Amino acid sequence: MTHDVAQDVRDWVDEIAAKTQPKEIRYLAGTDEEYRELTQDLLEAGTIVPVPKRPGSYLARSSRDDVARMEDRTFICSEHEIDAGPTNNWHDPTEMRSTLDELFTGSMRGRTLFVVPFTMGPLGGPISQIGVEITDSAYVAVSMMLMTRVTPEVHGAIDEGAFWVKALHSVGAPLDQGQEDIAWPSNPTRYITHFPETREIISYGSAYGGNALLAKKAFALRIASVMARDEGWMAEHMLILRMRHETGRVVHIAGAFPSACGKTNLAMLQSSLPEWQVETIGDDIAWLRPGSDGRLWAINPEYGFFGVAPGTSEKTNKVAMDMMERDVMFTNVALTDDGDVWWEGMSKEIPANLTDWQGNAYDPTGDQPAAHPNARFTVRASQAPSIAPDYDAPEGFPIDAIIFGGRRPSLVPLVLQSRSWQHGVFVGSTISSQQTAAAEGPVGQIRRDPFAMLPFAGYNMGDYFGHWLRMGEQLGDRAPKIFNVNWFRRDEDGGFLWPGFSENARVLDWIAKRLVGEVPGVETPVGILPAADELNLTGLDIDAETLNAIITCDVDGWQDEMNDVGAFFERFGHRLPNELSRELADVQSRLSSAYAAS
Ligand code: GTP
Ligand code: SPV
Ligand code: MN
Repeated sequence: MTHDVAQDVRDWVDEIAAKTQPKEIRYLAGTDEEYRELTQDLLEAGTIVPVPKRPGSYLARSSRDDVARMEDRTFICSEHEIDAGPTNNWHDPTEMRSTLDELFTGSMRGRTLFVVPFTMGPLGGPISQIGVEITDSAYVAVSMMLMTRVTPEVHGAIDEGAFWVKALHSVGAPLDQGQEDIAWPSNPTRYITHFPETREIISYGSAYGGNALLAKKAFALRIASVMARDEGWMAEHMLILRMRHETGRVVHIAGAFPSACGKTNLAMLQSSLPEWQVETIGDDIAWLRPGSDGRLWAINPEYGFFGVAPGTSEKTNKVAMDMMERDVMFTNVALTDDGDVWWEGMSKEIPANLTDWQGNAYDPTGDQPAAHPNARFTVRASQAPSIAPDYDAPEGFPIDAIIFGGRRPSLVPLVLQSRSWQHGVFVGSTISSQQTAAAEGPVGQIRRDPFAMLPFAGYNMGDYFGHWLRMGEQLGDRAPKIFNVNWFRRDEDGGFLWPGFSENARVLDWIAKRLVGEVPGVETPVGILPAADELNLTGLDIDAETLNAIITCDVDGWQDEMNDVGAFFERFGHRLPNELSRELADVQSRLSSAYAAS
């Protein structure tokens, strides 16, 4: 098999193997047979257990301390600290390399070193990229097979001189001779490191999600955002969907919401408005490039979904439930006594005799959830019943609208349209959201998460804002229109004011109408809001007062918000583009006029 390995890959693998000392090296080709073999190994190791109710499906249980992305262990090791910027953890690259060298010495002893060649987007596509991940985790290898296109053709492309990204991963748990393995090997010492200038990724200690599946956040966002800045494209934390109207009209939308804030759900929307149908193109990452027609074209570089399980049900996301009937790798969900999975929100009633995500008998009277709040499902994108038939078209799709959003229990309206691209960049740069269980940290606390890229921009966020502005200048009047949404407004009792999920189709419908000027909207200091009668509310039970609360501009509240934005912007010093300071001043002056008039 090794005969078609690219020479450059073999050289790199040999170098890493000499350092990490694995018991064997295995070059993967991404075949179904390999997938079966590796899952068999994982079953024997106890890393996964079968889920008999769902053919071809397994449940992996991680260790208690390895359940989410670790932002404070994630590093951007650019040559100059200023290039990582105020929102990233920077570390000197030379020092980091020597720390990692020590950690990786002998780190794969007793384990198999897997070589995973993958392509992000179809091989050879105009927006696609390739990479190779080395990992000593079979769980990571099989997850990569679901999440990316793993193919030995990548070696051929590398031999022909194609650019590729090196991603090195070790769980940091070498096995001594005769030492028995544990179900979820990992190391409490953790580093998720990125070297933007050389486009390299090195991750140590964790086997979970974005920490370890390095094609995803590490490559497709952090390293790709740097490549995109240098090459004139964009790498974004965005879903992509297509809306199809019964008249034949088609609208493509890309949407950036922070982690666990609704991208997967919106991408799989089951429209409550019969005239619209939604097709899924991507649920987490978009790579966007100006096309020869001057429009912005986007692909989903991934091949699968790594979706949040809790909250997913027949009611909230039937598409996802149907998608999960077979061939799913679940992580950290609960098991029922009849061999099915379960998580909070899947059903109102908690099944009796659950096994919790740790593998223990679940105590429903306790205060712990049965599934971990960041429990996930990993599944091929092609399994989604809503997948667009052409979702992996190499040239991608021309984006008509970009939506930003976040979890804001108050103030931020259901939907608003920005006044211009530049104002839209301002809106994106000021996204804030309650933190979720997707990353280690305080759940519920509101923080600024510009463009939903706070943990994912591989360079100075101020420069990243500037890149967005430059892209807008290039796209001119062909640029997508920019909107902001918020499904998460709450009443005094903590209930949601907006029903969300399928009903979000009503918001997309307003956006589609705005794109062709079918409705005028209402100018406010913070953007264009819908008039109540512009929203199609047919069949929806919402009272006028509630609706009014979520589609009006609270001038007082926005004045405070803008003061907070001012303080946030100060962090970027002279790397903050002047255009954004001007947008802030403009919003503030519009708010002052509105205040004086009221
Ligand atoms: P990452 O994969 O972490 O980047 O997250 P994501 O943005 O894809 O989040 P996802 O769609 O998986 O949603 C996370 C949680 O938000 C789930 O528990 C959903 O049930 C919930 N959610 C999604 N859409 C809505 C909505 O419209 N209203 C409400 N109330 N909750 C929602
Ligand atoms: C996110 O946290 O935004 C995710 C999950 O999509 S992970 O791949 O773990 O980063
Ligand atoms: Mn994400």
